[in-house]
Amino acid sequence: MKIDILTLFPEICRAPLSESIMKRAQENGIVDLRIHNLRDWTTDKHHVVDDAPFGGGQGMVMKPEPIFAAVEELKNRESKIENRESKIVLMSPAGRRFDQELAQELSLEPHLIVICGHYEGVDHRVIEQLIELEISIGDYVLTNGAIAAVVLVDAVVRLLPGVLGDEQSAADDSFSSGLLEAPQYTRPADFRGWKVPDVLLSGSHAQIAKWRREQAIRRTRENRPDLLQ
Ligand code: JF5
Repeated sequence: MKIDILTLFPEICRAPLSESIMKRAQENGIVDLRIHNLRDWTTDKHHVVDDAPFGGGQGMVMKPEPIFAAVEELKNRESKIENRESKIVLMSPAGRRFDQELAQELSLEPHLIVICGHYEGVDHRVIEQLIELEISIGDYVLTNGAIAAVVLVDAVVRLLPGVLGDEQSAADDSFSSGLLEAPQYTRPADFRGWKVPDVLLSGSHAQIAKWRREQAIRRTRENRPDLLQ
């Protein structure tokens, strides 16, 4: 899979996507991730990327020209060289809510172009003419869509075949089961007098499975009743 991120703050994305599992996924050639500065596609002397909103109002709006130029170049590269379709998404609090199901869908795409909104937003002609999908990572406003893009890319890339070991990939099935994970413990069995539940030391796989299911339901009811409907 190829992913291009377009942002005015490439450094926000760079470090978090260069560590650990994301780093290995890139080294193994499972994902070709490129982080670009939108300012590189400005053509004026002062590299202007934003301007005041028509009709008045607070803040600045991202100009359409550099976004169109960048997307057209990246799309062209992909269709000519790799013959791949590009999916163009915008990170925005006004978008469709991102969840595990949308992460699965996006993980099937050969090429993602992720545009990061900033300020008061982007010129609406970008959304109408260029963007296929606006995506929100949750009901809160960030200063910067690059932070949201990091969340999206991490959630998508970890689903690509070969990124996680067998052990870990089995584990995320339990999220798709619709329940939260049961509590986990490790050594020591007694920490400051707080003991690990006996059942987990019992060696009975059937009893452990039953306990975990009960705990998962209890935790889901307490923390996320919406998941139980
Ligand atoms: C942004 C206008 C983009 O705040 C976000 C965001 C929250 N969930 N998903 C994305 O992105 C930054 C702010 C204002 C456009």
